[in-house]
This record gives sequence, structure tokens and C-alpha cells, in this order.
Amino acid sequence: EISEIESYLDKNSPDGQAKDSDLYGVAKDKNVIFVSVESFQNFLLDSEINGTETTPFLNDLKESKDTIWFKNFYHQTAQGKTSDSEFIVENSLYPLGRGAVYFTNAQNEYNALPEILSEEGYETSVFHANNKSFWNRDVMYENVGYDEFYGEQSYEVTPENSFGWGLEDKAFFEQSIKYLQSQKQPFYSKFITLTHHFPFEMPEDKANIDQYDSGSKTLNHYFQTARYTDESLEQFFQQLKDAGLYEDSIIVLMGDHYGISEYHNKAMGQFLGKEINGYEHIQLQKVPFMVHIPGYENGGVREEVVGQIDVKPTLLHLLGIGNKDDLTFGDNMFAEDRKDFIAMRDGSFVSEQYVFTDGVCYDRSTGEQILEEEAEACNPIKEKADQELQYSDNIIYGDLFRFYDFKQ
Ligand code: GP9
Ligand code: MN
Repeated sequence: EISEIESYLDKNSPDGQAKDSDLYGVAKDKNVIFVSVESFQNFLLDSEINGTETTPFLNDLKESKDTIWFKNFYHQTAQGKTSDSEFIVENSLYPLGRGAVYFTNAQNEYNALPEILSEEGYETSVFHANNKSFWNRDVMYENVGYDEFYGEQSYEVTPENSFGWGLEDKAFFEQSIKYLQSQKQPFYSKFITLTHHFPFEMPEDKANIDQYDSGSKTLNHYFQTARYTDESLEQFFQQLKDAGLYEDSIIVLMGDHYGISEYHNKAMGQFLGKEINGYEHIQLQKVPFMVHIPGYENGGVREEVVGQIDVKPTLLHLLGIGNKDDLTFGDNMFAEDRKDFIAMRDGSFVSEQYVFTDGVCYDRSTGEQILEEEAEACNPIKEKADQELQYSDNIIYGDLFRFYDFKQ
């Protein structure tokens, strides 16, 4: 069966590492600092509460010439939440429809990003100030070849420097620098933030923006912790500079998944000034994806429809690592002939032209529902999306990579 999947991917998904963009190898031999930003949705960017910008640092960063920002980037997670986002990013496979791969299939054979980078001479590590066994990370990380995992026990956690889920992100980044400095370069280090997590409550004396005012306590608080995240990232960039690590690194920022669920659609609609129908719900699944390359001058805003599934081939492309026999459902975001849709785990999808969810086909540019007699326009893509999800499930449930040679 793996050969059937291989030929599907050969046909439908161009070589993710094709050297067909001028960004190929732009980050060759640089360190990669990947920040998974907890529960951060795109609607926060450029938003204001009582006339104050929620995320001034990220607002500037996304428009700066040393940053490439994909504004139509979607999370594709399911029940495994953060762990799903990690799984998608590192394997370019889809998460499962039920449960979390990190628990159900942590012992499978994978061809994950940290393993590939290790072979290329990178030291690989993860930083996350939570219990190491949360999401079964300790087991999965070992399997996919991370050299080090700095968990809660690597940090000094006090009542003063913690709230919410534990150590606050500002202290987390600050205390991580010494470990980062001990890495052999080039390194690939993943940071997973924690403060901006449901229920998004924080001490008022640490909050630098007002709460929102709506019927949803969750949404009201969400802006305060988002501002906190913005401040902690700004400090982290400065700490990297002070430590002499900034110039030789690229910094990738990615939102892991939504923070505001559909239970808050009424308040969300009030904030956005429109009703949240299926189309708007899918728009809300956009999360940040920014590649910051110090010294680079040709950054800018990209419009392509992309998602977490595309991160692995994209990073390898930027690092100039050829990996043409890899099996990935995503594509290099800079490739011209990329597959033109992003599938969500529930069968929804977004293509250049359409948004499909809950059995309804929408025109992506207008948000209008496509009339019933023309709605079959969505069908060919829907079939492909379902096919991909099925193939990906088969790989995971059947542990099919055991039968594939990644270095042909
Ligand atoms: C837990 C953190 C949050 O360690 O990553 O997990 P989530 O609830 O977002 O999946
Ligand atoms: Mn999360």
C-alpha cells in the first residue's frame, strides 16, 4: 500500500524540496528557533481594545522586510491540540480523527524533522515548561530523535514567576537562554509557550491592556494574555540579541491552534462585527506563520493558502536540505506548482477559490455560499482531501513507514 501512497504524492504534491525558488538555502547552516505560540489566532493581529493595539510587536514584525509572513496559514489540529500541531509540523502527516497520535502511535517509524536535521549535523532540542509526560511528549520526542528536552524541571518556578498553567512565558524564555547557549551550532530548537492558554486568566497587575467587554469571559480575557505573549516574544528577541544568538538564527513563529472555540461565536461575532457562519468559522482557523531571517531584505506578506502540513518541506527548503524521497502531504510554501488546498481534519478544506465546511461550498473571495446547482465545484477537491486524510491515517495506523526507504 505504501507504494500506492507514494505514487499519489508524486502526482499530487510536487517535490517539496524543489530548488525552484530564490529562497532555497537562504537559511543554510543557520540555527532554527521555532516558537509554537499557544492558542494564538490571526484575528488578534492588528486588533485593538479601547484604542490600544493588542500585539504591537507582532504587528510590526509581520510587516518588516526581514520577515516573511503567510497571512493565509491555517492550523490543522484535532483532538491532540498542541501535540497535533507538533506532529503535523514535524512529519507533514495529518493528525488522527480521534485521539492524539502522540499517545496512540508514539512508537511508529517516522521520518521526522528532528531526525533529518540531526543527520545534517544539527543539535535538536525542545523547551517547554510543563511536565515532560504531558501529551506523552517524553516518549514521542525520544522516538523522533530530539537530543534534549528541557521540561518543567529545568526551570526555577516560583509563585512570583508563575500563573495560569505554570511558569509564565517571560521567565520561561529568560531562563531558556543559558540552555540555548550551550547548544552546539547549528541547532534546531523548538519552544512551546504556555501562558496564553485557556482560560486565559492572568493577574491584573501583569496585564497591560484592558479586557474586552462581551458575554464571554474567555474572549474578554483572551486579549490580555495575547498582549502578554506579544511582550514575551519581544523580550525573547532582545535576549537572543544580547546572547549573540540572533544573527546566526532564523526565528519561526507559528500559532498552534485556535484559542476561542465555537462556543464563543456570539461574543466573537460581536468583536468582529459579523455573524460567525461556517465560512467565518474557517477564517478563524488562521494562525500566524512568520519566518524571521535577520539581515534578509526581501520579506513581505504572502497570500498563498498554506497550513501546518507545509511547514516541514518549507523549512527544509529554506535550510537548503534536499530530501526528495520524503513522503509529505504538504508542499514547500514557495513552490509555484503547489497543491492548491489545505485540508482540515474534519473534511473541511480551503482552496484558492473555495472554502468547504459542513457540506457547504463557499466562494473564498466573497464568502458567499455557492448555489446548489454549482456546488459540485467543490467536489473534486473534497475527494482529494478525503483521500489524503485516509492515506495519512493508513500510514499511521499501519505504521507503513517501516516499509519505505527514505534514502533511495
Ligand atoms: C501543554 C501545552 C498545552 O503542555 O502544550 O496543550 P494544549 O492543551 O494546548 O494541547
Ligand atoms: Mn496548545
